[in-house]
Amino acid sequence: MKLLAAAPVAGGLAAAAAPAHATRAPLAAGATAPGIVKPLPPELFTVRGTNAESRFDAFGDTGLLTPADRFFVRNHTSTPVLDAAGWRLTLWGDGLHGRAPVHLTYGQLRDLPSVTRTALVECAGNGRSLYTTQQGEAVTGTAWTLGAVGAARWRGARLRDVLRRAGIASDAVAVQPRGLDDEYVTGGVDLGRVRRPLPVAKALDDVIVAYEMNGEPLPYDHGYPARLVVPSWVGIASIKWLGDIEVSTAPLSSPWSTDYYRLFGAAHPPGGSAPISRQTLKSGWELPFGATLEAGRTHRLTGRAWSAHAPVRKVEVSTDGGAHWRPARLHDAPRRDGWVRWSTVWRPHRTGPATLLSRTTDEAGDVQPERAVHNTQGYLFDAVVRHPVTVA
Ligand SMILES: Nc1nc2c(c(=O)[nH]1)N[C@H]1C(S)=C(S)[C@@H](COP(=O)(O)O)O[C@H]1N2
Ligand SMILES: [Mo]
Repeated sequence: MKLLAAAPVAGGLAAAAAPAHATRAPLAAGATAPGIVKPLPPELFTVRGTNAESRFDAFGDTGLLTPADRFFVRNHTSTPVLDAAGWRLTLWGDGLHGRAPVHLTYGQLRDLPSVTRTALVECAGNGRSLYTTQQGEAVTGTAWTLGAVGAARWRGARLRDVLRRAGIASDAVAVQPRGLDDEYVTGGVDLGRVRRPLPVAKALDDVIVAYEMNGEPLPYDHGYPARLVVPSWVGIASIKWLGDIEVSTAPLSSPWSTDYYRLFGAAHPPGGSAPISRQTLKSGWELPFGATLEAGRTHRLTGRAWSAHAPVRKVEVSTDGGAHWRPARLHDAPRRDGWVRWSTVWRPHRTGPATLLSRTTDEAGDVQPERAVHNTQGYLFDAVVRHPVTVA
């Protein structure tokens, strides 16, 4: 405990947590998204406002892990370029025994026992644009196709160990991690820095305070020097550029648990659903939408399938718009919190437009439906994607 001795900082918490050493991300040559540090070549990314979507079709030549230079970026504002030497993680709140803030340096974080695990990070809104293009429904938010997801090997300390070292009390019920990026201002309202409550049960389970991604220090855009990785939950839970964590004996909330990341709309309760937590299941073909395939030739087509509920049990594919289905070949052992690569062969004869479909079934019996249940912010799209191609 000595390393983490409580040391309240003059100026209070706001000052303690302020990113005093942050500089704004410079616009790299060729960068096309404001505030993203890494290059975003158009063959790998589609820029959407302050965000960059990975091209799902370009995953075809990657393995189970998504290289950091191809990983999607979801930024509410812009990437802060932080310095690990000046960084502190502050834990505070009435859910700590000492009730005084506890600070942890980067070195102290790295001195805690480390764990390494592979997990997907997937935006709650991944697939959102399909509500509109496929179901004709209006939604708000970034118009992702299927590329707001990636898999990485994360290394870091268990959040559980960080919380225990800081003295989490047995009656704590919620923690709220917060990022060091700029305050998020939307519609003229300053919502403060990105933060979202996490129930203690999940925080003490499998959450990692990660400092490495695929064996390298986290890239700036993905949370350097430290971020949360909350396996199987919607991406917003995995707070980047972690600056402080409130630990509370009462439930916590933020705009990211009240206004955003709930399901609103005709199929949901009037005040919206409970805050969403677990991701859903999906699959997709590693081909551009509208790809042209040569008639009379045998094509080996590939894709990926994943579920946040249970390992993938099977993937079925259709090359005739859903009239006939057959099993795809799976190339990876099904695992939790990961995806499996699949393939199929197709020898199209008739020229003209065709629709490819794929459908995941997981070990819990979840199956991708034909239609996703609409919600106004377009979260948790889970339906079978109708993938248009042309045979020529
Ligand atoms: N501090 C902070 N953390 C954040 C965000 C953010 O804008 N600021 N975006 C969240 C969202 S909505 C997602 S989907 C994931 C994306 O992680 P990535 O950019 O590393 O892919 O980060 C989450 N963590
Ligand atoms: Mo997200």
